[in-house]
Amino acid sequence: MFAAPNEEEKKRIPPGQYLTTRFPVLHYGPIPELDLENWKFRVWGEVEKPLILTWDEFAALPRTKLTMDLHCVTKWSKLETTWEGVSLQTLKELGLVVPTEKAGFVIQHAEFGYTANLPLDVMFGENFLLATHYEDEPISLEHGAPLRGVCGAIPGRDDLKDVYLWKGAKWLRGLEFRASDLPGFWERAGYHNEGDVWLEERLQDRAW
Ligand SMILES: Nc1nc2c(c(=O)[nH]1)N[C@H]1C(S)=C(S)[C@@H](COP(=O)(O)O)O[C@H]1N2
Ligand SMILES: [Mo]
Repeated sequence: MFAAPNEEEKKRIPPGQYLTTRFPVLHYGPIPELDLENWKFRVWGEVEKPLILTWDEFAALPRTKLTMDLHCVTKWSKLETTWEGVSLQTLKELGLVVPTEKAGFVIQHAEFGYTANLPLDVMFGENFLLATHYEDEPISLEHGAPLRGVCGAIPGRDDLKDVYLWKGAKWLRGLEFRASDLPGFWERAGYHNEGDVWLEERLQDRAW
């Protein structure tokens, strides 16, 4: 459903986007089954030590709550969405995920081989969460349960990098820390590597 933005909202809508009040479901391929018994979250690569957590262990981590505007490259924007989850900063402070000096990029790995790549500093920004909850409820299966990466825009925080929503992997199962970049699923399919919503970085900027 289209919605007409008011003056305040207009400033929060990047060029070429329109406002929706729905929450569209968008992904390539099937929706996985929820199997929390066998679910594991893995972190590997350029980190001080690799990490494997069960669902119970992940669910016991301290969570951050955050309200963000979401911008999908297919041009819908949804304002004021509230997420709760674990930030990379929290994982670092707990000593669970400590990047090495060489680490410059993080690849999110999801079910069925979906990946999304972001620079380390974007992943550590306050507008990126390993999210378990949406609007105070566990995330629904179609939106990525039990865990998804989510990146949005926090109004007024011009210091943060705002990227399109494809840069957050639903059904997230692991993070690979790397010295060099590696294009993700949509990046290889022709989408822009950086995906800045304010610069309208929608389509490919380079050949891989
Ligand atoms: N695992 C997985 N995550 C994914 C995708 C996908 O195809 N597979 N699509 C991305 C895209 S293009 C968008 S716009 C958002 C949509 O999230 P939503 O379905 O919760 O709106 O998920 C992103 N994360
Ligand atoms: Mo998207």
